[in-house]
Amino acid sequence: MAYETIIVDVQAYVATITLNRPEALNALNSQLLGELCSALEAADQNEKVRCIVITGSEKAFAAGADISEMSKKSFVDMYTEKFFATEGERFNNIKKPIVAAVAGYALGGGCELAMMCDFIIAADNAKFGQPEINLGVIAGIGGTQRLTRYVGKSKSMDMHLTGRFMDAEEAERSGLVSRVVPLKKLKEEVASAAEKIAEKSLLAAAAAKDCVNRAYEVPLEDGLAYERAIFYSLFATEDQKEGMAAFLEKREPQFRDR
Ligand code: CO8
Repeated sequence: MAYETIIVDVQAYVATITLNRPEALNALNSQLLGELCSALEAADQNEKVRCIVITGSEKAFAAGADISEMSKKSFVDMYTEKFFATEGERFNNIKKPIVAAVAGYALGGGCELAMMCDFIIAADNAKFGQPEINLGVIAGIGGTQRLTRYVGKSKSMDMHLTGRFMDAEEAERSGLVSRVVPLKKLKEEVASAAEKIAEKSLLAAAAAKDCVNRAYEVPLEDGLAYERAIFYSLFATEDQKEGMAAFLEKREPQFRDR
């Protein structure tokens, strides 16, 4: 499929989706989000793909939702169009692991998009922020909820109320990103993480993703019960037999996603 606002590259087992609106620092408009969701769904369906990476440019992962597009909308437009609501649901339905590779600005909807991914690897020039308050609005695709879960109430309030940016070092210290690497090494580091993920059983990877995400949704008791049920269910797979046999036979496992 031909996309205008993103570039999709499938190499070996990894699909890399690059946000590509350089003229607007990859601001997220309806077209970009629609194309992103379609590309994610295609990668999720593509049997060759075992891990997905979302990235931007060296200057910006994404500088937020597109302010020019939003500025003209009324409440009724937002409400009737369900602005960005469907895209959120489509994104959350992706089963394969998604890594965000963030360099430069990840602001507003850009920070929210990065947080929707399964984890974030940041370049040392990354800057995160929820500056919507400067525009007379607030975050609208999960920022108040997800950032608070990532970094806690105090820092989240600070970010949402002052609109200040957090650099990569602070983001790592606060638990927003899993690792920070020099900008020049971002591609290499993300590729190596994605390849590592791609070596695993997709069934186990999807189960891990599902269970970790559930930790944000349900009380601990329910999450523990859910994890246990999923853990037991993996014993119905060939990959569990293969993984454990390979360990005992001191060889590399050959997972077949069965
Ligand atoms: N939307 C549209 N265009 C943008 C955006 C954006 N978010 N960010 C940057 N651009 C454009 C600029 O207008 C500029 O275009 P032009 O060259 O035509 O004037 C171009 O990108 C380059 O930007 P700058 O010249 O401003 O570059 P600087 O390096 O000087 O500054 C900044 C970079 C600091 C990133 C600056 O561009 C900036 O502050 N951008 C806006 C950041 C922001 O406020 N983001 C939040 C947007 S609101 C949001 O994300 C809400 C999400 C929830 C929606 C959910 C709906 C349900």
